[in-house]
Amino acid sequence: MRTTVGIIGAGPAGLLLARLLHRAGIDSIVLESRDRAYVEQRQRAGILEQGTADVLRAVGAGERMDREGLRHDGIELRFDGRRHRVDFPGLTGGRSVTVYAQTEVCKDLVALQAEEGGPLLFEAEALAVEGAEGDRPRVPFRHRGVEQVLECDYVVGCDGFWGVARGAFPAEPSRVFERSYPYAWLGILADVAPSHGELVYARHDRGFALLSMRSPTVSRLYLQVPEGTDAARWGDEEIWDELERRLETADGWRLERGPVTQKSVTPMRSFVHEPMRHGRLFLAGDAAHIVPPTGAKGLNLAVGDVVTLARALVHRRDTGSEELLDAYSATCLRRIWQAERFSCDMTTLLHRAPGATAFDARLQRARLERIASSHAAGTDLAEAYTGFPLQ
Ligand code: RFL
Ligand code: PHB
Repeated sequence: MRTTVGIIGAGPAGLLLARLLHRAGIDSIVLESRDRAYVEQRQRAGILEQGTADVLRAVGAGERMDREGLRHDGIELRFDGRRHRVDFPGLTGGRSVTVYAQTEVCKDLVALQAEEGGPLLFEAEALAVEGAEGDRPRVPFRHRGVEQVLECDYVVGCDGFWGVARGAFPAEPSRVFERSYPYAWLGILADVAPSHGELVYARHDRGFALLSMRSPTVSRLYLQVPEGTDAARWGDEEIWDELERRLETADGWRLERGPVTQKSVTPMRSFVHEPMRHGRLFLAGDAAHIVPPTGAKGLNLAVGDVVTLARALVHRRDTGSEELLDAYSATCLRRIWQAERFSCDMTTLLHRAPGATAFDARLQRARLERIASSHAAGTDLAEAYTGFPLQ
């Protein structure tokens, strides 16, 4: 098998890259180790930055998003029983975000790919990336039990944090920067209308809680839990009781309960692999970087990477110049580190670390009060949350 761009992974990064290249007339083949149902149902992100929504529209994948997605003009911060709304358009000169689940983004992109894109092979596991330093990188893969080889001009590892592509980078000059957090998120999906019209991020002495949503009838909620927690050990009523405690306000707001349809635990980490290119192999999305979900940045960063890469590949084809491919890693990393900073700040602002002192709690409150009372501090949060523009 041969193609111009071999893409490993059909998460948002790989699917969108295939779509961008197809629109530009560059052929690609996508290898995805899991089956289609798994890729379309994996519960993950829910918030699209304005720039992400614009990109999806521009590639013809915005129709259902515009119909079913929910435009959100702010979030609420809760602390000490108080509520503070961060008004995005007011603070950023008109920017907002869209609530539209990653599952739906993936379904839309898979459907487009099937209709008019290049090959997307499910249950095709890339085993390695070979010859990235040379002209003809190769990806040996196993498709439904049969081993084959994909030969390409370029290989892009969009295979997430646990993929194989990063392993093909040499130890020198690769560098990894990381931090793990001593807590995790227990997430539930529930068949009940969201109890608030916008996302609620709550800081509480018992730990962080987040109220989010998937649609006007489906809620998505998260609780900070100790790392290593087994989701099955939390009963549904116990989860609702804890959410109620942490989201409580002094003004009588109520949390509506409903049947819990899914439950899972997500670890929290910050991770960046530099550089994101080795010869003809490129990394994009979670394969190169992870952020804790508190800033809602992971999916949006993946989109930024592949937009930058597609532009560089088109430039190479049209002009013969490698200039943008050479700049790919540095261009992406500037935006990535801003998202790393913001995600880490939001995480430490709102979570209670084991062993945190009363002093730490007071500092968190002071930071929250600063955001609530200073236009500059509110703007800083709103700009980062709605997204830094793509270069
Ligand atoms: P993905 O989605 O992990 O896709 C990688 C794909 O590669 C496949 N794969 C392979 N295929 C072939 N051969 C191999 N050897 C392979 N190894 C792996 C995998 O099966 C998979 O299909 O990475 P991608 O495309 O970079 O996308 C990244 C996003 O999925 C991720 O950053 C976000 O989900 C993070 N995230 C959030 N991001 C946001 O922007 N906004 C949010 O609100 C948000 N909330 C979240 C999140 C992530 C969460 N979890 C579960 C980690 C909330 C949670 C709880
Ligand atoms: C979600 O809806 O899954 C979600 C929303 C905001 C976050 C993280 C996750 O910060």
